[in-house]
Amino acid sequence: MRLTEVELRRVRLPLVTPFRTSRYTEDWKHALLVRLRTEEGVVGWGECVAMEVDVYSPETIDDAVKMLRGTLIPMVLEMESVTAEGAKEAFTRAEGHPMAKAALEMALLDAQLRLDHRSLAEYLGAKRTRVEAGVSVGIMPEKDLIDTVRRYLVEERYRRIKLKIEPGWDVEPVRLVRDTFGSRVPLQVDGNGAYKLDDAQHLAELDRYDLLMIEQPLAADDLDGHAKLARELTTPICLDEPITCTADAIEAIDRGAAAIINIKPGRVGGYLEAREIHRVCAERDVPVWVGGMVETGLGRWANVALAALPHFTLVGDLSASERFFTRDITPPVVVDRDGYIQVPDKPGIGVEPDPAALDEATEDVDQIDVPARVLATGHSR
Ligand code: SMG
Ligand code: MG
Repeated sequence: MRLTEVELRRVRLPLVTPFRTSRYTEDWKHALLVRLRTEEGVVGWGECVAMEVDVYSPETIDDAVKMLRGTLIPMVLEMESVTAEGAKEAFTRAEGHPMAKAALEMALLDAQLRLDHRSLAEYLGAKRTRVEAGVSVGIMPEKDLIDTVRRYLVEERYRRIKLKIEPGWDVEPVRLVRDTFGSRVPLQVDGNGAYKLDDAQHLAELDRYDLLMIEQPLAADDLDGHAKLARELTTPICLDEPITCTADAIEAIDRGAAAIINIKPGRVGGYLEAREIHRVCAERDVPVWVGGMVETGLGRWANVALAALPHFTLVGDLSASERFFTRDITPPVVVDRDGYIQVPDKPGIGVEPDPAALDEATEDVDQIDVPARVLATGHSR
């Protein structure tokens, strides 16, 4: 594959309701999209999960733009023949920036699989044709919690609920949800690093509610703390933020800091690395699930494809487009009456942005110059 066009596009979509975590309240989804075209005229799309601000990860959208423009895009433009696998290998020469790398790799994968007439799900090794839908519930006034969870569980048929927690909003919302909806509802919580090891006794009060896991209670870099906390809780600990590659996942498991891993393709450098983490976790019998970064339909549909791999035994943060957006930029992700999402089976990620919706969401388009000599060699082949 040779590239003839690369474009970086900033989009923003209003959220249907603010999404509050222990770190930040999001009112708008800001995303950076990568669009590329090959000499055959095939277009591929990628989505970067970096946020505007560095509250979840140090990597922001501005950082990703700089990295893509300055380093990663020039690397792939220079390649005689570029593939997603080859780009991933080349990207190891640049330190860090997994979210920027993941976005470009996703666009390359999309284009290459379209050329090969293969779906992302099939390419990654998916075994399922539908996946269970799970929803992440932000921190909210107590009076709104039960109605919100009821809507997700009863009307929209989500098969798993994740509550965002922080000190002062943890045991009580869990108790309320358990008391109202019973012990059979698959329920988990996510602290986004808001707790200290000193909170262990308090967090142990969650043990009686039979949660699937507590996600990222302590600071991202505190593997020792998570390992110690794991010895004081019966609720399994899942790590999210600190896992940026396969080696991180193995280290967290080996050090007893994670019994479960949240795999976000955008956070770990792409779908290929996500598949590798899935593989090493399967080997070690460590359950995994696909995390979410409030992606637009582009990233979300691709995540659904990943979640169809056999060892994704826990329900992911895979919710419908309407959970966050009134108008997604792709055909919407929908949850069926049984609480499942169909795995896309068309070539590549299987969807494209709707031009009008994309236009409405677009803030800025940055067309990258493809050096004339690259285009010239491309045409002479
Ligand atoms: O995409 O459904 C979603 C949101 C899932 O809670 C979610 N993600 O820490 O796991 C997490 C958060 C990170 C995103 S907050 C912007
Ligand atoms: Mg999380």
